[in-house]
Amino acid sequence: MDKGELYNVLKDAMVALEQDAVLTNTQKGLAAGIPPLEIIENGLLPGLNTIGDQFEKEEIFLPELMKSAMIFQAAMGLLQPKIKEQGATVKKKGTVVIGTVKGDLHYIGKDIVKLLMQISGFEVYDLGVDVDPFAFILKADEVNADIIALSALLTTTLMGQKDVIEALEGQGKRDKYKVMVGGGAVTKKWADEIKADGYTETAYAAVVKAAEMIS
Ligand code: B12
Repeated sequence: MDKGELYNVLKDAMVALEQDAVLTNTQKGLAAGIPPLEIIENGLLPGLNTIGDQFEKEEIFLPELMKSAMIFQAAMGLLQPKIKEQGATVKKKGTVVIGTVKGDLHYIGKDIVKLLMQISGFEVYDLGVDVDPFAFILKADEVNADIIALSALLTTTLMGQKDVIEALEGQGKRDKYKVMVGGGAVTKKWADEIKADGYTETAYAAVVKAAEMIS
């Protein structure tokens, strides 16, 4: 099976919610020497996006959505150690506090941003999901962070990003930290509107932007 075929098989297995097939083919890809990030980008994420579309059209429902996330995480369990191995010897670039904003439980994208930042040399403190605006600031103060990175996947939770920026302003700390925003619901327009320092659409670009912002 060539790369393209493997990606299609992986995508189809994700969409069909067949965990065994997803894990077997993820293993096959790794054994064939395909870089783990390519397996994620070209196989698993396209599958997850299709699931999201099906959910939106009400072709599938919450249990299936939850199952897709569990399968994705299981595959990440195989891929993550390989990704970390490859980035083991990088020089420290800066410190990032990351989390998904208040009211939002999505963490797959945030975890990818975290992982890529870690392997490219950032020290990352992950506050998890449903994070209170003040918790971001407390942690950033505690670890003397350079960047606060905020993920939001729901249009209803976008406001949580603005809340952090306003809380920083309220405490007279807006210039102390660079604030990056991202996640499925975020647009460049929104990022500009709330005066975030950085926005990128993908996790790869987030790492480049983070390095740029503090250089
Ligand atoms: C999996 C999933 C879930 C899982 C999440 C499990 C988990 N562990 O994260 C569960 C089942 C819990 C879930 C629940 C819900 N979900 Co949901 N979910 C999804 C789904 C299918 C995939 C999300 C995902 O992980 N995508 C893959 C990652 C890699 O993408 P990403 O997060 O956007 O991240 C990338 C970039 O945005 C960027 N990035 C991410 N974070 C950051 C941060 C920074 C700083 C930067 C720079 C970049 C960056 O890097 C990543 C990689 O490139 C999406 C559909 C979709 N296509 O996205 C719906 C989706 C997000 N969910 C949706 C909805 C409606 C819900 C629910 C409200 C459903 C319900 N009725 O209960 C609940 C809300 C729960 C809550 N309070 O949060 C809608 C949101 C619509 C909207 N715009 O508001 C979507 C879009 C589905 C749809 N099309 O309708 N969901």
